Amino acid sequence: MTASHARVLYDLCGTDDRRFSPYCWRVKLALAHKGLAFETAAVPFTGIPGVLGGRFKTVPILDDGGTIVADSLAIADYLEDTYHGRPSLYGGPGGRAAARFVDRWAVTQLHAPLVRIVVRDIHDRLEPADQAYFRQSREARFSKSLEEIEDKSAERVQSVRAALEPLRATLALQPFLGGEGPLMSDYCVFGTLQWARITSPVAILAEGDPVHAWFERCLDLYDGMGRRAVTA
Ligand SMILES: N[C@@H](CCC(=O)N[C@@H](CS)C(=O)NCC(=O)O)C(=O)O
Repeated sequence: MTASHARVLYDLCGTDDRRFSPYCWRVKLALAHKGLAFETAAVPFTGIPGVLGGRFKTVPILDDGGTIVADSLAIADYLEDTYHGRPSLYGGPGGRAAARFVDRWAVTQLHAPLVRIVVRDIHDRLEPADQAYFRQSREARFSKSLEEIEDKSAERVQSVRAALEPLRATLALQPFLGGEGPLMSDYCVFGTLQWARITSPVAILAEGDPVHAWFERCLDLYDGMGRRAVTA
């Protein structure tokens, strides 16, 4: 395999070519971090069973010249181990292990309150077939209607801002979770906040918050890859 072979990332897509998956954003930044060129293949929720014979239930899925890897952290591990001569995504074994904590922190502490804010906005930015799937699957998961799940109250936004305190306190000491520069840990949290930015008009981060400044730095990475995305 060479760095110039075909490399395709299957990337979740809503209306207007909106690429909103938090996990796909992690991988897009990881690929850019490694300096690896790639194309994306847009996939709606209802298109996932048609990708590569339905081997995987979720995206991101990376096809790296015929090597297929799914799951954002598995993809990061694969990129780190395959392209070890390029900038490290982890900065060493401790960084690899720490990224696992950050992944779990983002999913358990941030996704949970955030999804209540953005769930209707996601729905409204899907094609009709995906809307039906999304409503049915999320209402089954929460045992509530989307309208009951949705909560855009100031208290809910405040609960997300409060949940970000460990990140805020860390950014008082260093510009990125990775230290002087970003690592996979940064991309894990970035993906979550980018998901909200792309799907919802609600301002999750207040200007003046060090987390807002960090997020802006992340949006600027790799020629503004994150900033260029279609947003709400
Ligand atoms: N642990 C997986 C999670 C991936 C995941 O949940 N992806 C969502 C999109 S953000 C998905 O494909 N969902 C499919 C569905 O809900 O049917 C990863 O890190 O890649």
